[in-house]
Amino acid sequence: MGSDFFRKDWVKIRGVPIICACTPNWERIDNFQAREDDIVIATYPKSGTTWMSEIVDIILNDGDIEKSQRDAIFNKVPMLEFWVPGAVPPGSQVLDALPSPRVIKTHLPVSLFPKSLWEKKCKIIYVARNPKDVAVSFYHFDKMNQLHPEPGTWDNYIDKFIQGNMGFGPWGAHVKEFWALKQERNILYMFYEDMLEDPKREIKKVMKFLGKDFSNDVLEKICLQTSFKAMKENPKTNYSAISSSIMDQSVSPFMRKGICGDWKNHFTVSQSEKFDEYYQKEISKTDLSFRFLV
Ligand code: PPS
Repeated sequence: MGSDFFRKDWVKIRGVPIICACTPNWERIDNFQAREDDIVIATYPKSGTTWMSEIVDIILNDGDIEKSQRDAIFNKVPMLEFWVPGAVPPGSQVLDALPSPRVIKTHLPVSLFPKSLWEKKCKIIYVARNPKDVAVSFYHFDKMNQLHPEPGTWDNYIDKFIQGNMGFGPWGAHVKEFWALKQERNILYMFYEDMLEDPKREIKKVMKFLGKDFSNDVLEKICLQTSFKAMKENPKTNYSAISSSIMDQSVSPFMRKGICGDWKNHFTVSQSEKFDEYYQKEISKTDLSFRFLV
């Protein structure tokens, strides 16, 4: 039963900490068969995956909101590696049964990406978010999600984040490895903060990447339907269909705040300084940069 996996520690797959329930029979991930028209939404957790998933699904339905509301987001865009033996079927199996074009959600880092996704040159949309807001969002998610280990105190959590002892491994490696591959692979690299700043501009980039072009009216409809307020109220996107025994939204809602800069309400000055040092070490040798306020 699913509850056998409640509050279990991460289990390492080739050195990467993964949700315990998802780790049996890992060959199913290594052997996953991609299709050429698969669209992958790849992210470090809590970086805007659900938001991008809803945008992509509506775009693929040519802006038809009614069609796009056919099912909950986690059924329309299954998470490849997700599995709760005895309770939820493996994402890889669910995907095998979906018609093309499939939209696949994954938090897997480059090192665990199934080879077939590269070989088939699938379109990949990567969404990255500044690590302070990711840490805050992940902390609240770990508190409400029984399939994750208890997060402990916020102060210790910051240390765990800096050490990379987090679900799906270190944030820095995740964002940098996809960034480094974006020229040679079919990757559209997006930032959560840019999406907040100008959703229309950013949705246009996604449309172009997917070979679509809509009128301004359709574009505005997509913006409205995927606004934080609309997605928070929408039972198809707010995860309210998931049992509260797994995700206890009274502890923290899945659609929590949806802003940039909530970290300011959580980090003390010294925690922030320690984190800045970590960020500089991770990012300074790259041409990547993140915005901590929009
Ligand atoms: S998960 O569980 O890793 O798939 O979570 P993910 O969807 O990547 O990230 C959840 C955070 O994204 C926020 N969110 C949004 N922000 C702005 N606009 C829209 N439409 C939107 N939808 C989801 C969500 O609130 C989580 O961030 P926090 O900071 O916790 O509010």
